[in-house]
Amino acid sequence: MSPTLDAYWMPFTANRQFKKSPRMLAKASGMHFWTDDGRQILDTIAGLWCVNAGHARPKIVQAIAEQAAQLDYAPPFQMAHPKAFALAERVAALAPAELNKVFFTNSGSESVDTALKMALAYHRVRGEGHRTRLIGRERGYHGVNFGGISVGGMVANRKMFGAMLAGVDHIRHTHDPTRNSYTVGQPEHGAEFADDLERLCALHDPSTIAAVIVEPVAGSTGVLIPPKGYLNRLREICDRHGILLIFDEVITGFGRTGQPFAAQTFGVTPDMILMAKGLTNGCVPMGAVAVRQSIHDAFMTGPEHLIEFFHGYTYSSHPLACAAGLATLETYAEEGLLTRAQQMQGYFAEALHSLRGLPNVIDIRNIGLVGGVELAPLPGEPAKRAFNVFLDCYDKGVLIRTTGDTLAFSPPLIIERAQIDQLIETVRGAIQRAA
Ligand code: PXG
Repeated sequence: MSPTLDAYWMPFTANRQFKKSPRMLAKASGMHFWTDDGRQILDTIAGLWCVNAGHARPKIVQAIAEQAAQLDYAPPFQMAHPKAFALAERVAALAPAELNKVFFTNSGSESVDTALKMALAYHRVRGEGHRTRLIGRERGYHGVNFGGISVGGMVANRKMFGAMLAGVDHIRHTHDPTRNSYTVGQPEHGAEFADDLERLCALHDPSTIAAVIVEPVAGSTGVLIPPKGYLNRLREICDRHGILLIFDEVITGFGRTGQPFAAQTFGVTPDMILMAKGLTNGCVPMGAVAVRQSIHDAFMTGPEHLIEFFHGYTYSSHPLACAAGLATLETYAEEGLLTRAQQMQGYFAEALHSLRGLPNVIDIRNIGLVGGVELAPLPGEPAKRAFNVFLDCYDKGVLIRTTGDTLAFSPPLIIERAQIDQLIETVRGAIQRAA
């Protein structure tokens, strides 16, 4: 007997609309989901930007099953299991060389809060406890915990929840449609938006600022690609003032932009990289923070029997997550998936930009295997036109994602050309029908 839909309060969902017309998934494999009534759905968003190797990969499935039978749980405080060390080593090897210490969490939101706490504590253990301010960016998304929404810049995610963390400020976002619309890859204009950080340094005095956190590519707020030179300039300003630079790579990590991390794609090394999602191919919840050795070492003082960093989760380095993570990274390596976006991005970009000129399309943005198509909102009904396109595509067997009036695509990195064609032609029809 199928359950009633009453008890489950769904996250980030229009609950009443959903329950009137549920979209129920029953199984998944490779590039596809199947609904409970047996329809095949092309997954063009890698689940939720996480299933980078495609669904139900045998090696990962087997690793999780074997791990559950062998060691289902191990306490992560004052105890450990070998796969935690193995996975940390593998993650460190993928990250920029300087970022060689890895702390495990269970989600992107937890990685964000972990990194912010690490930044504050790092300055304090070095005798710079006056650095208490955290700087985020407008239109940033850093998960839903209090630290993350404080530095985040999505108004709907913030406005209901009070004053949040004190001492947080935001630099301006980089979206500049007047100069950069329909750019293929990185926009030409806007490196100078980084100078907004200098404005905040002048306002607050840089000695009060602990860290700046940005997504190299903002995903949830509509696929905003960093202008050429922008991230380099943020790095320079942070260096000048002793401020830590944190990249939130929860979406960009694990091959989305054509390198393991966007830090490598854009050639800018932050002090910390946050990750989650693709770390375990979405199979088991897990996140991580990779940090510079110097940050880690700053904590390694005092008596050796004392805890150095008072932070961690019951499920940090969970055995199932570590097993899934190791099998995921092996799958990525065996199939060259972390750089596959380089081979596919030309075809993907051309297909995506062929939607230019359709009714109500006002911008198209892309990098690697991530793309956004922005639609003009229906008058007085923001987000509705894009949502209609989403429903139409789902009806035609293609799962896409919307944020506001932007359609977002972030397919599994195994996507083939014919599937890109299917995505684009389905979206084309839906946009025409939504006119
Ligand atoms: N940082 C970034 C950059 C993210 O994109 C998080 C942190 C939080 O991760 P967790 O694991 O706590 O959800 C995210 C999450 C969307 C969408 O469609 C994106 C996310 C979550 C939900 C929806 O844009 N990213």
